[in-house]
Amino acid sequence: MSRAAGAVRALVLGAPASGKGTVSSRIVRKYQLQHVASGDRLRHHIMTGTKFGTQVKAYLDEGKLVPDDLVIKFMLDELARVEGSWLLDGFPRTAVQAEQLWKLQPVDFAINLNVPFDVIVDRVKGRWVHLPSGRVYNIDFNAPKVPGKDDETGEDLVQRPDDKPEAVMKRLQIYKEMTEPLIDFYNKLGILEEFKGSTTDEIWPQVVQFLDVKLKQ
Ligand code: G5P
Ligand code: MG
Repeated sequence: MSRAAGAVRALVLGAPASGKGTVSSRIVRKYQLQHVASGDRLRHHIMTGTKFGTQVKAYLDEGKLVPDDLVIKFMLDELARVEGSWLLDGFPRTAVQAEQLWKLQPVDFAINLNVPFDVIVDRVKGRWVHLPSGRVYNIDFNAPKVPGKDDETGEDLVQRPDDKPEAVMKRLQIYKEMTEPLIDFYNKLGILEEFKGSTTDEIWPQVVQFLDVKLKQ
């Protein structure tokens, strides 16, 4: 797959609810990249009842990973449709996914969000999402203007089935086993940037400082 001149390819890594979606939406707004979030795109298929959505629903509901063969093909097809610069969120999540992506669409840099686990577990309780757009809210952090309604469309917000405590614990355990090793994968490639903090507002200025230089704004 060819790359347009000057196009940037980047990805965000981090544990479940570490703020990947929140930071990504700030990045894409400020730096005009396209947000390609695997979870949002999978949930969209589930919501609209496609054949693929039916195939993957149980994995998401239970907090398990969608098998590599299914998700790799899906995400590479999604990326092939994106023109210009993009920011991946939630993909890759296993060594096999990272290797395939690196082979076919090597990224310029990987941003890792390092947020303490106890902070994360607390956050999901207050998360509400607008499924059609992937916009995410939190009653303690960025509450919607009208409770239960999306700020832009006024449509209903929902809680994710995988935000139930047992699914969250499963997701954190899978993250530790399968996804955390990717930090090392990108570190060895010399393209990892780590940002540490307990809140997105603490992490965000560090990200801006890095991207202002990296993207020469
Ligand atoms: P997802 O959708 O990729 P996760 O588990 O990786 O799901 P998640 O839960 O979407 O990640 P996030 O995007 O890292 O979390 O975090 P977020 O939504 O921005 O923030 C979490 C909450 O905290 C929000 O309510 C937000 O408002 C709030 N918040 C943010 N910052 C702060 C703060 O500073 N303070 C406070 N108080 N709150 C804050 O994947 C879902 C499933 O899809 C499948 C799997 O089944 C997966 O479990 N999947 C894949 N399967 C296989 N391979 C892949 N590559 C897959 N990708 C997805
Ligand atoms: Mg997310």
